[in-house]
Amino acid sequence: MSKVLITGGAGFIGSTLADRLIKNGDQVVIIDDLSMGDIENLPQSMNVTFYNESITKQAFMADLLITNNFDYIYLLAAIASVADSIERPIETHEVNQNANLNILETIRKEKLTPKKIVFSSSAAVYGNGPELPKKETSSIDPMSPYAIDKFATERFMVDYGKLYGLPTVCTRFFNVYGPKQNPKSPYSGVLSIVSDCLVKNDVFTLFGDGSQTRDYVYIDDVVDALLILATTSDAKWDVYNVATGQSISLIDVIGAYESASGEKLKVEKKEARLGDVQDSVADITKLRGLGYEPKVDVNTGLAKYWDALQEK
Ligand code: UD2
Repeated sequence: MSKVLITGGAGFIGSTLADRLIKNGDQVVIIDDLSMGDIENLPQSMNVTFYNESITKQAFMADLLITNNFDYIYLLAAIASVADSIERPIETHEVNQNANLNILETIRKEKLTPKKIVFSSSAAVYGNGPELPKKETSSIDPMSPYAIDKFATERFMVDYGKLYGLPTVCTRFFNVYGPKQNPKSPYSGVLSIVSDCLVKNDVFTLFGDGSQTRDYVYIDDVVDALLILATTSDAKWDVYNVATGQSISLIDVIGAYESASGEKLKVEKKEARLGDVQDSVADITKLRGLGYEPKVDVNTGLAKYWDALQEK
């Protein structure tokens, strides 16, 4: 049994990871300020301890880290909205970068001994560069405070980790989808918005012509990737794409979702969003080298997603 900290553990990815860790018999501590996460996402288990706090509460975080000396730390808390970071660059910087640096500082100064610290970064760091598929070595072009903070924090994880001997590793998530994703913001993952429209029979706003492509990765595959990165000791001081390596256009993914659900989506077209990336797909060779293999293709993933929504 391991003692695990998940920051942002009431969110979409964090809470699904928590479900899996609990099933594996681990003891999980979750910190989440519920700004994006939902208390209903939390696994119902004696082995979960939840703190409704922000990771920016430095004294609280230091105390939590020192008291528990966790085996594994997953840093998933973030203000995960590019638009929000453009509106509030200082506030989002506090969460997306400084709070994470403070966690590293506490671990270093207090000589804590986690087996792994996994930081979640984003494909946003690649920006609009022309190289496809994106390799971890592709050029970086963070175009928003969100992406700048994600990239800078990756560098802290990698180089600070090397400097002080902390076992850190980073993920660059592509378009993660699945049950529990919060559809409430216009900048929520597009498949959570499509789901919400299908369930409520609302009109979906399609920005652009629908030809834009993405690498949609199902949440269970993402949890697999997180566990591999945490438990592979050689995966250290490094950055890994987390995706499927397959791309699909928005129009086609909507079509696949209609087939999986047996519902028809009402669509209204609007002009493409400013700064929208046309095509995005990952090269996942590096993660495959650690034994990762995405198991859920998009048709299966959408069917599972739809089933989970029906159960709710
Ligand atoms: C993803 C990340 C974002 C940032 C970016 C970097 C998510 C949720 N967002 O944005 O944080 O890292 O990658 O490139 O993972 N769309 C619609 N209608 C809607 C919502 C979206 O047509 O109601 C379109 C949108 O214009 C885009 C596509 O769907 O072309 C996917 O949108 P998204 O927000 O899910 O993801 P993305 O890749 O733009």
